[in-house]
Amino acid sequence: MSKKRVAVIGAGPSGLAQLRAFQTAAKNGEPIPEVVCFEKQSNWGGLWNYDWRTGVDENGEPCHSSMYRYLWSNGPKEGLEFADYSFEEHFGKQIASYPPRAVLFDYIEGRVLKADIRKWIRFNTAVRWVNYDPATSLFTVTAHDYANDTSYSEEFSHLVVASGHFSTPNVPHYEGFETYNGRLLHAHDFRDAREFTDKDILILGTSYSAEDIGSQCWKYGCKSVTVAHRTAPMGFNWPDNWKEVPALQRVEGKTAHFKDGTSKEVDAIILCTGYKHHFPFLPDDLRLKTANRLATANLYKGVAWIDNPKVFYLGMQDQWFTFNMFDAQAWWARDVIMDKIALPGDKAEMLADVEERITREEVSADGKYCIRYQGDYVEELIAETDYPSFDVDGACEAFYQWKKHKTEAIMEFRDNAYKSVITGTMAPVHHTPWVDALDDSKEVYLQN
Ligand code: FAD
Ligand code: NA7
Repeated sequence: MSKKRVAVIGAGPSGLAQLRAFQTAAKNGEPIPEVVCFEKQSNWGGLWNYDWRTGVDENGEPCHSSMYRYLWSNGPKEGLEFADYSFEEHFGKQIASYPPRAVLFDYIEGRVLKADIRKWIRFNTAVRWVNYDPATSLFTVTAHDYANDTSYSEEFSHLVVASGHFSTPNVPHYEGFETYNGRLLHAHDFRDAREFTDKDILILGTSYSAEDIGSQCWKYGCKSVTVAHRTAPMGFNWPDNWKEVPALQRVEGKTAHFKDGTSKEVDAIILCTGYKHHFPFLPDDLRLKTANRLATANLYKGVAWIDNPKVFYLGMQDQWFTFNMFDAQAWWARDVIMDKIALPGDKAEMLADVEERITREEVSADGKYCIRYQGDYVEELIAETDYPSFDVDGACEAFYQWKKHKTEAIMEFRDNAYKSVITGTMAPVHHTPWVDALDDSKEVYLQN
């Protein structure tokens, strides 16, 4: 193959960032490689592309979406704003700080519609397998095109894995689950909080899904929320009908028994127990194996696969920063592919980079430290490319404020507003407090 060909797996925010990075270079008059993006869903947006289905999708593929109705951004939009496409540019005005899913989907879509890159994406096309041949230095990507019900293989010089890591659920087993007489589901299959109105629910886990799914169910009128923690409680100032208890021990009938000897009869158990990095289309020597953390194993600069640095992974870290971090990674990967950034000559140097990141992450688990850590990472990548630099300190500050607002009032933090680090304008306070805003449609959210 004389010309470079780049395969991008996934058209969620990370994959779209990669396409946008190449399109920007082309717009600046630079010759770019051919880019082919494989997307198994019928539309782009990744997790932000809402799917009412659970289990398998219309093609029989594992349903990708883990998002649900009434989901509002769990962090301030000022922390994720694209540096090359502001909220004001998209909506024609500044909008409130915690947009619902449909509003963020619209924003994500706006940038790529304008960039005219839909033509690079093969929708309804699932990547089944990737093979690397050291003799030719080429990747063979085998995909299934559901529109035509055909499988085919094509060769590429580079591979970008942007298939996400919050889709394959981590589902633990507890004694008595087999015979539990209520509804038992993982957060991945949670779609509509109204299903739990007037119900007593038990949540396992203490991270974002636990906090937000519990809050959704509370907002839409569940009778009570009980959250069992394996390690430590979330410790927010919860409403009266919300209780944090020690770890679940076993279930008998509809009764959940906890480690401290207490018990509670519950109508539903929602496992907010996280997700697995899962790449069933990759062979052992290309497959990332990592925990959900800030410094991923085996990725130089958090992006390039050390054992074969023609493979790039986007968005595989645990995330404080999201869209703008994916952009920073995508611009950096683009510049390596286009020979504008040189990788270290030897593997030891790349491994040292990973080790340094891991050691630095492990200095502290404090939220503020972790936000700054990831902010520094975004800044580091941006400094090496022409991605528009932005006020990363300001974005960190929005995250610090967000954490403070959550501690002050967990059911009210979304009623706060922050300053854009791209345009410098202050967001308006939303017209309706989050607890009273039951309609999460774009039209209602965007009303002045
Ligand atoms: P994804 O969005 O997961 O996209 C991956 C894409 O790859 C999908 O379109 C999928 O169909 C495709 N794909 C996968 N496998 C294949 C295959 N074999 N072949 C072809 N295509 C494939 N972030 C925020 O900033 N704010 C929030 O409020 C927020 N809320 C969240 C709530 C939930 C419930 C979850 C699960 C995540 C949330 N996130 C949030 C984080 C989220 O991870 C990112 O916002 C973002 O969606 C990650 O983008 P991605 O492109 O890396 O992955
Ligand atoms: P996370 O952030 O990975 O958190 C997983 C949670 O699940 C965490 O609190 C774990 O507790 C808990 N966990 C994991 N295994 C178990 C078992 N076996 N029993 C009890 N509890 C368990 O996942 P989330 O879904 O919350 O968030 C992922 C993304 O979705 C995030 O980026 C958000 O934006 C939305 P631990 O502390 O390890 O004891």
